[in-house]
Amino acid sequence: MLDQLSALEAEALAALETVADSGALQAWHQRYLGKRGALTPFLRGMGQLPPEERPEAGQAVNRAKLALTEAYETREAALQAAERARSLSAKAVDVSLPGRPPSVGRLHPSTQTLRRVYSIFADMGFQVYRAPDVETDELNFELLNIPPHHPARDMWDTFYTTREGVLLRTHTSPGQIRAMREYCPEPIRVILPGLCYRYEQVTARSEMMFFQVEGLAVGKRITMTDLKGTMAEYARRMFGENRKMRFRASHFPFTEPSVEVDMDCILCEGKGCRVCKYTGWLEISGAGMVHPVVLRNGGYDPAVYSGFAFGMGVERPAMLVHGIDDIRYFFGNDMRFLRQF
Ligand code: FA5
Repeated sequence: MLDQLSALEAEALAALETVADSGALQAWHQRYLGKRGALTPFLRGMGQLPPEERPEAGQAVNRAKLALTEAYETREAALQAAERARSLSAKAVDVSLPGRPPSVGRLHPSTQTLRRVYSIFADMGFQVYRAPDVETDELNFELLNIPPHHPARDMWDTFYTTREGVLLRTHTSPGQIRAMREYCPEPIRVILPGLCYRYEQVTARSEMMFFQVEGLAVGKRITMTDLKGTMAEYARRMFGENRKMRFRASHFPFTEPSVEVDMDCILCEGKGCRVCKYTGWLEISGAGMVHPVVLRNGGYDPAVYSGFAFGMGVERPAMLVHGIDDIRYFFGNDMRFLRQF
């Protein structure tokens, strides 16, 4: 029996040497140390031995069991270590791969243009004043001297909400009333940037939604000269040193007198081209002296105070600066266009 036991032990240890993975290791354990394994008959057979042989045989079986268990545990630890090393090297980070560049966001071309406008007017002492996109008919039209049925309303058709008298503003001018009512009787020097909405035919030059920047200065001795100087400085900083300016008589119900501010075409230097419709001039802003009715609606006494105001687009000058030939690109959300800025 002892010979058989040591033969079994030798066989089991030899078999353990060939075990290469945890599956095979479990099979080995079942085969030799499991409940129905090869060692069990030796343990069970103890009762059949004559009593004097039992202690020696018992010790031998226990020693064999212990030896096999220890060998099993050593093998198990070795296999686990090998498997961990394998999986670590399989999942290793290959630092020689070129990295993926992070995609960097950028500012929309209208925002970039707006920021240039802010910085130019900030240097002239203008603060940014925010006014809402959703306005009342009263502020967008009536308080700006455009009563219901006034023909000027035809130029500024808009989108109406389901609430009576509430609409999307057609221009940034209603912000003039808000600023005046907030600051009166202090002097004012603000620009009012923001989106405007118009119900009109969308073309290469006209959108339904576009940015404007309004300007407003109110004080005790403000004259048309201040307006001219401010517009000339803006054009010079925005479009280049030697810009020529032209002020053409025009009409807006909220300014008197009213003008259109033109500058010489930056593309043909005033010689005449397709962009300036062969006139040599480009319109950059509507403007004028704040109408006495509007000053009064803002809380200022027109006998004491005067002011100038202007309102200009943002996308149209951006088109000139960047040579963009269709305004619809701005809000078309085409990344091929937006990535260029
Ligand atoms: C106005 O909106 C006046 N509120 C401007 C003003 C303010 C005059 C203060 C006097 C005093 P107008 O409708 O011309 O004016 O628009 C001004 C500018 O907005 C235009 O020169 C143009 O650059 C831009 N604009 C107007 N309509 C569109 C449109 N559909 N798409 C893109 N830009 C537009």
